[in-house]
Formats: sequence, C-alpha cells, structure tokens
Amino acid sequence: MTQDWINADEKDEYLGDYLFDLNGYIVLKNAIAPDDLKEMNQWADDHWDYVDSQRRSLTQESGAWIGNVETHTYSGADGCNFQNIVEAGPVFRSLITYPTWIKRCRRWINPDNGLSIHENFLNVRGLGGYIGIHSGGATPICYMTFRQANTGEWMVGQINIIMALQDIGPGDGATTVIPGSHKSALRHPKLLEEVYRSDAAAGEQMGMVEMYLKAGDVLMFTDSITHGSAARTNPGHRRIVLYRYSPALLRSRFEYVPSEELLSSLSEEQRSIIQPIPPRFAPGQAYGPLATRSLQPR
Ligand SMILES: O=C(O)CCC(=O)C(=O)O
Ligand SMILES: [Fe+2]
Repeated sequence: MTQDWINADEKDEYLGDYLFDLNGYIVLKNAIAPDDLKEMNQWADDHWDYVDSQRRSLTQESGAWIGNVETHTYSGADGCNFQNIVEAGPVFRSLITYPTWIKRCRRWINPDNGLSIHENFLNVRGLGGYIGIHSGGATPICYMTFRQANTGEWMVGQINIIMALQDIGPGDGATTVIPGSHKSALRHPKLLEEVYRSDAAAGEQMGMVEMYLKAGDVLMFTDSITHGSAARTNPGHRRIVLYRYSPALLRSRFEYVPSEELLSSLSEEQRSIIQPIPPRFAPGQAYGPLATRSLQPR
C-alpha cells in the first residue's frame, strides 16, 4: 500500500479533509522546522539518564520529576514517557499552536467545542518495545467521536499528533493504524474481549499498516482509529513527541497543574488550550488536600 501524504503547507484543505475522512489519518511531510527538531532532540539527549531510571507506571505512585515534567510508562513495554513535556521549554510551548496542524485540529474538533490538550509527552522506546492494539469506531468512549451523527459535521473527539524526532522505518517500532477503522461498527477481532486495549503488539494484528515517517514528519490521526505500534526490532531507540487535542471540556489525562512560568509565557490562545477551565476561587478559598486527585490514569 502506498502512503498518502500532503505537504505541511498544503493549501488545499479539501485533500486533507478527504484523506482524513476516508482513512482516519493524514501524514504531513516536513511539518516541523529543522531548528525545532534539533532542540527537541537535544532535550532528549540531555535527559537520557532518565530513560531507564525509575518512572511512574500503573503500579508506582509517581515517577522521577524533572521540574514539572514527570517520567512515566503505561505498561513498561511502551518505553519512557516524559509527560507534561510542554513545561520543558520554548520549543515544546510552540507546539501547542504549531501552524502546520493547529487549524486542522480546530476545524475537525469543531470550533464550537474549543480546544484542549488531553496529554502531551516525549516518548523514547527501545528494543522490543511496542504499544498494544487499541481503539476503533465501535469503542464506547466519549472522545472517540468523529462526526455529529445527525448532521455529519466534524466533531472529532481526539486528534493525535505524532511528531517523528528521527526517521522511523522498518524495524523501528512504527505507529500502526488500520485505515478506515474509525468508521467500523464492529470491533477488531482482537478486541472482542477488551473494550479498549489489548496487550498484544499492534504491529502483528490483522489489517495494521506501519506508518513510516522521516524526521520532522507528523502523523495526524483520530484516536478512534484502531491503532498501536509495531514492536521495535532494531537496536537503538525510537523518539517521538505526541500531543493529543480534544474539545475544551475534556479533562487532561494526568491533571497536571500548569506552572505560573508556563502560563505567563503563553499567548492568550495557547493559554486557553493549556488551561481551558481555569479554577475560580471565592475570596480566601484555595485547594485543600481533599480537593486534589489521585494519580491513577484513566
Ligand atoms: O507509540 C505509538 O506509536 C502509538 C501511540 C498511541 O497509541 C497513540 O498515539 O494513541
Ligand atoms: Fe493510542
């Protein structure tokens, strides 16, 4: 199968709309400026010591923090996530409204829904690492919508932006998708027993296509497409950054409170995406211990 892609500066909205509607994803070639790519890779190099050290998992309460960035893993096999990477410096802040994807995010989520970022992280994954098969058009999760059922208008509940920091080719543990599966009314056979995710590496499952990317390319896809990643069989590590965009009313996945430093360095538009529902206190009121949430991911 050949991979359809569009140039990041593609003026023709219709082509992007057509491919996204049809397949559930598009690839934006050369979507990230070389200097920005360099800066993100530099940050990963500078924090390499954390990649294999203690990190938050489903069983650990919390991982090592680097300022406001928290190290994390979902299953161990998925590698090290530097969660809340938006706090890691100007280049990561600039991604919030990066011109090559932000307009499409707004339009496809639908401007009436506003915008938030559900989760943002830099992921480093080594040999043997993978993500299990998950999602699909039949998944009963509120942010896995694609269109308004009665009118057909865009109403995408979550758009994932996967940024390749280095080339991702065969054996590198590429993200895999099943084109068109966001419209399937039936669950993938591998997901008959699980509502959402299986532990089986996605790369080996029926219908999956590996999405090869060059450094600076972006894979933009609806979270409702059945997807995951292939197991990495090459030595070395895969590096990606992932930002997930959703309607403003969706809570963020790990409830990080944006730092003052972050908020004060954002434009108004960026601030509304990072803090779509600012806390509003009565005089003298503040968060107490019972008002803070547990760390269990949902
Ligand atoms: O790590 C990957 O390639 C896939 C990540 C994923 O499942 C997601 O973006 O929702
Ligand atoms: Fe996913």
